[in-house]
Amino acid sequence: MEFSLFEKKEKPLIEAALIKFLDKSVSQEGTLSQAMNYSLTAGGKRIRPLLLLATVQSLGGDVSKSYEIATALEYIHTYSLVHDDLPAMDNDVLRRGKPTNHTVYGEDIAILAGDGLLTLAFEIASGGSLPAGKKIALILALAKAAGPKGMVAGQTEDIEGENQQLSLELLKAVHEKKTGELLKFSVHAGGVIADVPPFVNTLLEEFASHFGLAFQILDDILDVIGDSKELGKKTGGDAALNKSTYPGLLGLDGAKKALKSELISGKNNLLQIENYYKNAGGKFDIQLLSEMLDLLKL
Ligand code: GRG
Repeated sequence: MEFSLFEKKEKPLIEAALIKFLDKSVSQEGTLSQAMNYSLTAGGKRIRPLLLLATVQSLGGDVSKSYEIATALEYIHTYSLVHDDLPAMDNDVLRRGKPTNHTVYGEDIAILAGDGLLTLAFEIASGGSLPAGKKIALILALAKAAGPKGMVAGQTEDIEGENQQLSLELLKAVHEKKTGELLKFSVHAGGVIADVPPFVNTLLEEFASHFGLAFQILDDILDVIGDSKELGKKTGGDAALNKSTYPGLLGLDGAKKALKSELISGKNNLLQIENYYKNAGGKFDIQLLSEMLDLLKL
């Protein structure tokens, strides 16, 4: 299936699920729900839920049972952006082309909106019609990916790395946690829902790892050469905060090469999965995930 068709069908369903769970769970009149709603509906690309659903679909799993976990994932991603933009962190005024949450609602409410999104995510993930064992496994994996050994650790290391020249190895390790863990979870969850065998699970993990690094390298490159209007956020922020980045460490051309190499490795993993199912007699629609990788081409 073409990714563009898949996105056309699935994105509205993701948007509807994001709002449905907020309406169900938060008192509608208050500032808190407005602040949560503001960032949830500020126009994110929904890469993580789309990657999760695309993984399920490409492996022949049941997409209709995947919305709770896909929604929970986007809630956690949204919380991370709200908190990342706070004055104590990146101190950003623009996100997704709109004023950041704290700029509109104040720092106190923005912190609480982030807290609300994070905790509500787990309430949402516990619902739905997946078997209980799968739900528990997914909730555990999501908590680990987002938590103090995952994204929160990555964010901490990122802050502590400001004003320091990190080695390429260290930079990779920071990004694998800060951005990579949630992207890896997207693919992992898809594999769990679609009941993949361990061999495919390992290949999916490798694919997700390359996807995550490519995503971050592209973000770093666009921070240097991108157009802030197109991106909906200010550019040059990494340099302003004296952060180590791929273009900073490898030069712009080196970073572009590194991006290409991650994309090729990710594609190879998909070909290996396709080959596995050819021999094992199952089905794998390589096109969807392959075209999602292509989104990360410059
Ligand atoms: C505050 C605990 C805590 C963590 C924040 C992910 C993160 C950790 C901060 C974001 C910093 C950042 C801009 C990283 C670059 C890659 C990235 C995550 C970009 C934003 O994700 P997109 O492009 O955003 O999927 P949209 O707006 O489309 O959802």
